[in-house]
Amino acid sequence: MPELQLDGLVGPTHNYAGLSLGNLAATSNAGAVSAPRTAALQGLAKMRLVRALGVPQGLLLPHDRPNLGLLRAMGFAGPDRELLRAAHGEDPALVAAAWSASAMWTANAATVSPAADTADRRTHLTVANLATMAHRAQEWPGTLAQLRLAFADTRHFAVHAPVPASFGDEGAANHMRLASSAGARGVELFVHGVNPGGRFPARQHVRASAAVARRHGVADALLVPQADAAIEAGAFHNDVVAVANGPVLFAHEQAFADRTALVEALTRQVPGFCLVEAPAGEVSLDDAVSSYLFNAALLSVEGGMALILPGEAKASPRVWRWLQRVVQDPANPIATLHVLDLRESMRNGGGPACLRLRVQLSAEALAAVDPRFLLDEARLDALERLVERWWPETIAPDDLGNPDLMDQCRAARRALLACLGIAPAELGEA
Ligand code: SUG
Repeated sequence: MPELQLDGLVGPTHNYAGLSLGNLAATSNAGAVSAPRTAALQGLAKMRLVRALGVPQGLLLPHDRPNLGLLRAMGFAGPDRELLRAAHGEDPALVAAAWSASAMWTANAATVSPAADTADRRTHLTVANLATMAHRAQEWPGTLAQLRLAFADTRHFAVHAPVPASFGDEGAANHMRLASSAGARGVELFVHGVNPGGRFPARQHVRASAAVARRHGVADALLVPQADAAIEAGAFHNDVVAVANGPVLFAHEQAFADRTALVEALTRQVPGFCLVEAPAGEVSLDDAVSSYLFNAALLSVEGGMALILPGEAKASPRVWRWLQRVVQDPANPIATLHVLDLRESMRNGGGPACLRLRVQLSAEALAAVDPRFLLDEARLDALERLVERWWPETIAPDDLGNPDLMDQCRAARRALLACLGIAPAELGEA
């Protein structure tokens, strides 16, 4: 059962605006100068590595940014260039939201339930409403359009619009799946938060999680509360402190509100369940959040499982020491560590796991995915050339009021669509 990885190509407008309260990396880098070209090349290098490991790799596209539709809806008017300048003069934070390249973190694009788990034996995808953060709440229409195009074959796929925005839903970043073997029915974990009176918001509402499980017809769904302490430590999504693959749960000891109940349930329900857990005494929650060691892509590869980690995990001696023990321990299938430089995305709180949406598919369903969203070496080469030619080298906060930069970013995205053979009208764009 191949697992397609759909990475978000980092868009030309990637910048550091500090928009996400509770995301410590993003807020501490607010106002820094970003490097969109480097960011996109780092993301493409990750896609190339995953393909080289024998895992099918595809991409989702950056959205059309800056989103002048958002600014017009907020009452700004006039021709595009003047509108941008005026809006930036009056409300630079709103304009920063309109520029956000946050669609790159496709773990937040949707929640995916593979066919083996669902009542009608189709793969179900519900687009996330991302309602908690203004800059992310604008993503879902663009994501829905892309997923409806990529997964148009209704014999295999059902793509659902988001659940109502009254209940925040952050997609696969708060969803994990454990299964005894490829093809077996899985247990799906829908992790949500509460964090009453805390400094940081819990972004995933339990009702959104329950609604997605219901819509998908998931037979074995568990609603699992996140530990408030994890949210307070900066785990704004559960995938900052846990990731699962096959029968393996790779997590921090303090990720969940009731760890014992969860471990008991998984031991009962998943044959061969394997817990790989970092004890708080060895790796603190703060270590986990600053190193993003659990925001790894945990992949099934030949000979076992591989972890794709950000360089920050290797840079932390405590974390790296613990990881060495994990790969040497024959009790778990994690056999190799791959370390990547994803610094540009990491500085906005997006690690290897944030950058990809996993879609488990039968070989037949994989063949039904629109091939324009799939990658081979030639296409990766072409995308690298395209990014080198069109993506801005840097963006500083004041650049967000510059209409020339807007024109450059729009031209870059048009060139990308042309390179992939996707007409704007297919995405509902003019
Ligand atoms: O939603 N950062 C993203 C990072 C998302 C990471 N995704 C997962 N954990 N799956 C977020 O907080 C920062 C953008 C800014 O501040 O400009 C941002 O949106």
